[in-house]
Amino acid sequence: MHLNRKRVLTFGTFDLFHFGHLKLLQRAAKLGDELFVGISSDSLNFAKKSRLPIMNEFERAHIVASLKCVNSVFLEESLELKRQYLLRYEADILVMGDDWSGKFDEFADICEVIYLPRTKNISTSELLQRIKNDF
Ligand code: C2G
Repeated sequence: MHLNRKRVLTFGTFDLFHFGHLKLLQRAAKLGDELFVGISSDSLNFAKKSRLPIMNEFERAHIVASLKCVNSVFLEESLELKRQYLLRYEADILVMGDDWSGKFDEFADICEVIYLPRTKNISTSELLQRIKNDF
């Protein structure tokens, strides 16, 4: 706890930032007093998916940092460092979309872990599909 302010942390790629990302961040912010967001680095994405995000980490981090509901962003360099990030940024609550349901329960010893329902019918891949269909 920081001067009685509840800090929420969440992690994500936020590539081709869209409405589903915005709703997740706004709902996460409402669960506490300040929201910190770990933006997955380009190299982490490459390691995970064998391709780079469409927008680079600098662009993705700057967009998320400029949102009214976000207090601070940092780069998530490795999935294995989650516990260190939660401790370093003194998270009271970890929030993730429910596509990650159960995956982060191991951190319940250091913070509250909450999964929020994903916004339906929108994702980065769905957006790419919409663009492909229209052009
Ligand atoms: N999200 C959502 N609704 C959507 C799409 C995404 O609520 N329609 C949420 C996801 O559940 C996630 C956040 O928005 O909590 C960011 O989504 P992604 O950029 O797809 O993040 P991801 O690649 O899952 O990165 O350490 C974990 C990773 O960094 C998570």
